[in-house]
Amino acid sequence: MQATREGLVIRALSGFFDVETEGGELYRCRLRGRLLEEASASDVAAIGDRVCFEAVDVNEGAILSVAERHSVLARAARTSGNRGAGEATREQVIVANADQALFVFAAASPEPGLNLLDRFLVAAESAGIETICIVVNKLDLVEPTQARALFRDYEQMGYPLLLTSALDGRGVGELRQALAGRLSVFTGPSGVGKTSLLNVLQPGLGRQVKAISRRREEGIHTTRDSELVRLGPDTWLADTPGIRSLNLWDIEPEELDAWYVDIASRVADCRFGNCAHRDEPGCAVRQAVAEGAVSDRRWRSFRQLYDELEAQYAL
Ligand SMILES: Nc1nc2c(ncn2[C@@H]2O[C@H](COP(=O)(O)OP(=O)(O)OP(=O)(O)O)[C@@H](O)[C@H]2O)c(=O)[nH]1
Ligand SMILES: [Mg+2]
Ligand SMILES: [Zn+2]
Repeated sequence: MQATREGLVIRALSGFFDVETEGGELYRCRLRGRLLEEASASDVAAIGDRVCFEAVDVNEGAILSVAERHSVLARAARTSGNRGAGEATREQVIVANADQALFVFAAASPEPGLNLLDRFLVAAESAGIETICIVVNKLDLVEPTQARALFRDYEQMGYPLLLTSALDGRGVGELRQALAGRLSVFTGPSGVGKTSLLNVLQPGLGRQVKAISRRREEGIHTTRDSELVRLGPDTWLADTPGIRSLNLWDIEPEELDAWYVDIASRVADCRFGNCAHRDEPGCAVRQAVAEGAVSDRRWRSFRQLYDELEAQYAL
């Protein structure tokens, strides 16, 4: 019998996983038995997972078990059901065991979509991820004060902002410091410069970025597969494909206010325990919006997402 080995999933491709051992050996692995059955409902293995595997050949293996995760950043992904059975959703894991999520937006080109950021923040807050940062890249395209102003609400909520330019290198030192000793993930829309930043952090890596001549082609995602890259002894960074929209996985409308940190701090003062912060009397959230303590945009974003989750749960 082969001895089992341990490793970290650094790449997830359709049907197989690249697992790196402590000593830096790489094995391309498939899921074995029971795990394979469970994989239809959710990603039982994903980048960031620590797994036990059995080597079945030179650099080939079979994953026998996946260690319990301390955080799971996930989204709901539609799958086409069996003929005529309609669509089903399954849990798609963006990264497992991340200590830190860095949501990357561009200060301009493309313009930042704050409603998408709100969804990312809900996903990360509910994922059990310890540190959440917002990276505002392409600082070379706008005035720094303007870039900061776009995300002022978030800074007030306590999310650290990192202003960077992959083009001129500004902010890359701070970014490197924020990454040290942690397993982090870059997530954000396509074309904001996630891979470009990673290439600056790790010269010689040379991951493919969008060619300048193709910049106007909408909807082209340059990075297709997620990959966990080792930047130092205990420092890992996951580069992921751009996300255009994010459907939340396993969040009920009633719990949503807990994950909007600016709204969460007001909820205890609402008159009714089940307040949906819509038009209920004595709603402390509406009061905070009226006073300007919670931004109107955040409240509308919350309401929109609440309605969407309610419609999903009514099905
Ligand atoms: N002006 C400027 N352009 C940048 C910067 N960072 C990246 N770009 C450009 O933006 C485009 C997209 O960069 P990518 O690194 O491929 O973006 P991405 O976020 O990895 O995109 P996906 O892989 O599709 O999710 C490329 O043409 C880069 O050269 C920056 O700081 N400033
Ligand atoms: Mg990319
Ligand atoms: Zn309320």
